[in-house]
Amino acid sequence: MVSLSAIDNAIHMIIGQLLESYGHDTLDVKVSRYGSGHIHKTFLVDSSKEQFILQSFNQKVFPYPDRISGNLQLVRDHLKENELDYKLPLPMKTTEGALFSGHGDGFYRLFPFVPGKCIDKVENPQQAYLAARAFGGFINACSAIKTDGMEEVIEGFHDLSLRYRQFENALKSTQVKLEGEVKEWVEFYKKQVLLVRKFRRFVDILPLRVTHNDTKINNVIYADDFNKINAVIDLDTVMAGYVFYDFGDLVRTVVCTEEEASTDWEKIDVDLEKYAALLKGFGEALGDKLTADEKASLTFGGEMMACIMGLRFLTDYLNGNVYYPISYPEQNLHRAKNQGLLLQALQGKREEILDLAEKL
Ligand code: GN1
Ligand code: MG
Repeated sequence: MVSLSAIDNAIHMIIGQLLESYGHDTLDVKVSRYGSGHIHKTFLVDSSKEQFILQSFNQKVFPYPDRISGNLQLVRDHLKENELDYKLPLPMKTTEGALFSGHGDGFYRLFPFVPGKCIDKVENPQQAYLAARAFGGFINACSAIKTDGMEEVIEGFHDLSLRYRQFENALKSTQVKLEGEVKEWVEFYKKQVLLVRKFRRFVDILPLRVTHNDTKINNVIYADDFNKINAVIDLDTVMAGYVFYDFGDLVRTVVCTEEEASTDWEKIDVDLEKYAALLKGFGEALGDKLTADEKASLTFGGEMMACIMGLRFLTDYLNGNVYYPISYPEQNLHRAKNQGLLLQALQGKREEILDLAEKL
């Protein structure tokens, strides 16, 4: 049997009180780990009557939980007022009307359980198409919300210039020896300054929209038969952003022939059929709403999101792995290498990708 970590133990101690604070039954409750997100710790709660998702909220990564609640309230109100049929599993309210339940030092949230499957890798273009249509549909459903009412939940979250500077600072202060593979990937990411310049040019001309900002493939729940998507989840980073962020993170996690955690380096490549399926799904959901500049930014988005994640993983490795949980010491270096190889594959196939994107 696997030993329980401190957080699992804490959950078992407080689960009764926690369910009570939401007015739920505490009989025969079973709790087990759920999903594969990096930031919050997620559990499935099986009570005698119902199932819920319970999350131990990461306050270090999200220092302004009220901003999350405010942004999601705007989305919730907008969907309701406009009778838009776009279902979002939002956090439930406690009996006192709060969206969080505090126990000791911890901060917890309860969500309605959405049945279905979360995957880290799509098997075919149809799954890619469905995910892109769902995330594109989210931007479309939110397109009339004014972005000035949205607050920044993590400052500079997808700001490539900022992430590049953070990487440069980590290089100055790191305890890690810059040799071998580390040196190789540091040099690779240093060269991506060209993408940083392109990023600045795009943000100068593109409109801000309400975007999801964490559209990795495991943030949708497919129906068990994979014929539709039951929900888009992980809504904490919903805020003002650019369409290429959301399309780009889909590219990063859908068209790569290997998962983000893979170290099978020679197998990392780009699947163009899945790329075409992403364009089709995204285009169907909001094609006629996109400006010509936004359409032109999509190809850049895939490269930019692979680059920003690689930079963030490498920066975290240089800083001593303080942000992303790891299961072995080199994991963040390996994640950065994985994203770097993906970026190289995307850049190598840029012409073919541009041809696909032109049909949008
Ligand atoms: C984190 O929590 P999760 O796994 O959905 C991260 C994303 C990264 C992703 C990389 C708040 O998302 O930005 O793309 O890991 N979320 C935050 O897999 O940093
Ligand atoms: Mg997630």
